[in-house]
Amino acid sequence: MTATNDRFLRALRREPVDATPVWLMRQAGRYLPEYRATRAKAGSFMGLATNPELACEVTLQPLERFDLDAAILFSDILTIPDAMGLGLTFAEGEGPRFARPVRTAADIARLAVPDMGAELRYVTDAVSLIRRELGGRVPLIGFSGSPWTLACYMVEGGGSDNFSKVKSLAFSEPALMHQLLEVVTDSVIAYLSAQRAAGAQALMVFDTWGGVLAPHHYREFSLRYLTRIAQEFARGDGAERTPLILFGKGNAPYLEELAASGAEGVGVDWLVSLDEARRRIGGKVALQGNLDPVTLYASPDAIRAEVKRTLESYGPHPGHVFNLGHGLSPDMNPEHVKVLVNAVHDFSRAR
Ligand code: 1CP
Repeated sequence: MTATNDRFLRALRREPVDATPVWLMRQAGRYLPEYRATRAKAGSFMGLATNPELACEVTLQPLERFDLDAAILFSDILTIPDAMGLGLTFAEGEGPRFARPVRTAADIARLAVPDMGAELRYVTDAVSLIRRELGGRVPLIGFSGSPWTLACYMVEGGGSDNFSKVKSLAFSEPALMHQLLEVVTDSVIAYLSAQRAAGAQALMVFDTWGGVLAPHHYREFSLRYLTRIAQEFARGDGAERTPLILFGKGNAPYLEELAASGAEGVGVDWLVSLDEARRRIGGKVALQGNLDPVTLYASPDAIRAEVKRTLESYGPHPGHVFNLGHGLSPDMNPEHVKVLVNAVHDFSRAR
């Protein structure tokens, strides 16, 4: 049998590891020439994401280059709203766009949980195929956007600078906003469950935009639903349990609450130090993060020094999954990514 690298799953369970596991948000993407070649073959981002063979190919690409300890399904968080009928497109060089954004009570009333075996079948097919092709090399992470972050895109109709449309809906019509968040939360739970059933060995929720909310609004419109998801997956505990990681940009003020949610891991950005985060969560959950992604533009020596500092900030393992504080960018140098990944293993093994 081939040796199975389970460092990532062990770290999430806070068990001893020989070296700190590392994977990187957006590890498959435009900074890799081989990704750009496959994407050109697919014609569009959604053409790539909806083709299980091609999605599998790009998921595995970063693992061929770097000594990564986990694979993440190649897809996007916006597949759920697309399956709800909002009409997703990605214009070249621009962000995502929805043809039919959600603005009114009637728009919200029309939304239903998508059929995982129909509209989102391409996602679970990709998960099964990737698991097969991985052959146990490293664990596979499935993911979803958080209800709040998905609602941001659904109401704004795309990316946004100030989230004026979604915030004014939330603040002026909170009952309507909760109705929207409820149906999205049910969809997220069904989506993650389907990915788990298809073979995902860990699950991650990206709350990219929770940090744009004031604390009382964050608790009402984001944390409440993150907790519902974590509670759902905390049920049926035991050996079968698939670990869940809650990542959020700007989630540092809420670490204690996130650690109490029922999730195994919390992902943090670079605005909080890991030693402070570890102290505040009191060893209740694993931590994932948190190198400033912009470090990758610096020299290899500077990258190694920052990796070392991040590992020292966490302190002795277990319970740390090394990652960036947010995703890789298209103009980053793959050679620098290699320096980072090797430095994580070299420095943490020596500790
Ligand atoms: O043209 C291209 O190739 C598009 C670039 C791209 C890629 C590579 C998009 C469009 N999505 C993805 C893949 C993706 N998205 C993954 C794949 C797995 C991996 O990490 O390797 C994941 C996990 C996501 C998740 C995602 N999509 C998030 C949450 C994480 C984060 O970065 O904060 C968000 C907010 C999105 C929306 C999205 N999709 C794509 C873009 C350009 C955006 C951002 C839009 C914006 O608000 O400006």
